[in-house]
Amino acid sequence: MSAELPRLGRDVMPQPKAPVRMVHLGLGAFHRSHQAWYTQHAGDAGKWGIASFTGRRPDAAEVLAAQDGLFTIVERSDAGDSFEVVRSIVEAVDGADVQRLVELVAATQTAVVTLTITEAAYGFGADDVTLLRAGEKPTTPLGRLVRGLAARRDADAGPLAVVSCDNLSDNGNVARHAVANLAREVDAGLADWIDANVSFVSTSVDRITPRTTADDVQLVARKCGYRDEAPVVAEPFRNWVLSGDFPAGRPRWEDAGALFVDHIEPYENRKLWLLNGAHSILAYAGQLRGHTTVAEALADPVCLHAVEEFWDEASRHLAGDDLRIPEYRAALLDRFGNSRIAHHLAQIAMDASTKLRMRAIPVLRAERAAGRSGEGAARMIAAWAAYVDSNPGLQDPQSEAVAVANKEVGSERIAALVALLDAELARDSAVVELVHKLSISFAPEVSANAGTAA
Ligand code: CS2
Repeated sequence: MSAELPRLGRDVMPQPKAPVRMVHLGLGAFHRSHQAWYTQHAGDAGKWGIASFTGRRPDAAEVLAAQDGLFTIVERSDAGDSFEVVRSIVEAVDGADVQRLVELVAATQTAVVTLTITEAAYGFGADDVTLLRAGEKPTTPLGRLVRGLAARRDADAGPLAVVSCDNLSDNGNVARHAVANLAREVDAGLADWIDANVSFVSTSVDRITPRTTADDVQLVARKCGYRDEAPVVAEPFRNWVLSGDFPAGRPRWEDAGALFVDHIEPYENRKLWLLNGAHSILAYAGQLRGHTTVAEALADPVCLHAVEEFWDEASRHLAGDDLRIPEYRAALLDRFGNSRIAHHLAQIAMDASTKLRMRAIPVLRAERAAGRSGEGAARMIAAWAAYVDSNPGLQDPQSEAVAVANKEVGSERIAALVALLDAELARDSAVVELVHKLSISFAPEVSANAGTAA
């Protein structure tokens, strides 16, 4: 049926395009449900078009380009779905088209570069340095960004802001160091120019965005009467906290509810520990206990208890009345319990060694420093340790090191895994023993019994 329908963008709603003033690296579902949504809802949206470049999935650009950048957001709540066409992405480009990226980053009217390149992409390798030195096309997002910034300096196009939208603490500074260090390896003058002209903005981003399914594509065709091959499903909730300067201007995202603050750390920690930390517990413990989605895992009292225990622990290290921790926790339970959002645990489980470093380690360190065991955070690590034992192929930026650690047995295996997250904690024998003991409780047969008891 849907093949006969008009195609969004090509046949339906052709639109005057906003000029490109933002460049994005990492065109994926989350970018579209978050930064693209906020930009569409900024009071001055007509002035701000986004040119968005793919990262891991070049085909995402092709599908979207065929729709003139337009796509539908399906906002999915317990009460039902609502549909909205988003127009803020005016150019969808394959990330391998470095020439177009360089052209746009070097254009005077470009004021903001946003990033969703994943937590694991904030490092650089020898390849980036070699390719940049040789004047060849870099293959990583940071390599490509540095090439673009070099062109901006050469064009004397003025300052701009780089805005990290990945789930990392202090993501602006992490981006600053990664970009500056890479630039310095290639051209010290460029590193100095970046230091003087590029502002790195830290942000805390939030909107649960599961993968789009074929059913979602069919639903949009049925309800909207057009064919959209790239809709995005998202929860109604969204949040964006930003801290930093925009020397060449920015969209009025505050009109869409974004919050600009001087000190972002408490907001980042609240989001990374409470939301993302709980996600990681559910991802490993939940799958080990036979669940597939966040909502299913949360309905399991054993998983819920692990989450609540970690939240109690983490909350001791979250200060400030305006954080409204009890309300935030209650809202998270509602959001996670939205059973119409099929948020797959397997999607969250990936890249554990980077994610747990942000989600479990700070809480565990703080608990140890306070003289406590940190059992809630230790349980998150234990669930991962048990999970990688039975799923050794799990995608991870340190997959080789995980495989080496996995060859050890007993508490030595645990110490080797913890060492991938934090060297000092791996030397704390109380932590290693605790994680070891807890990981045994996740062994399939023990876990199944716990389920019956609950
Ligand atoms: C999740 C996040 O996949 C994951 O690691 O914890 O993508 C999470 O859904 C978002 O940060 C929600 O804003």
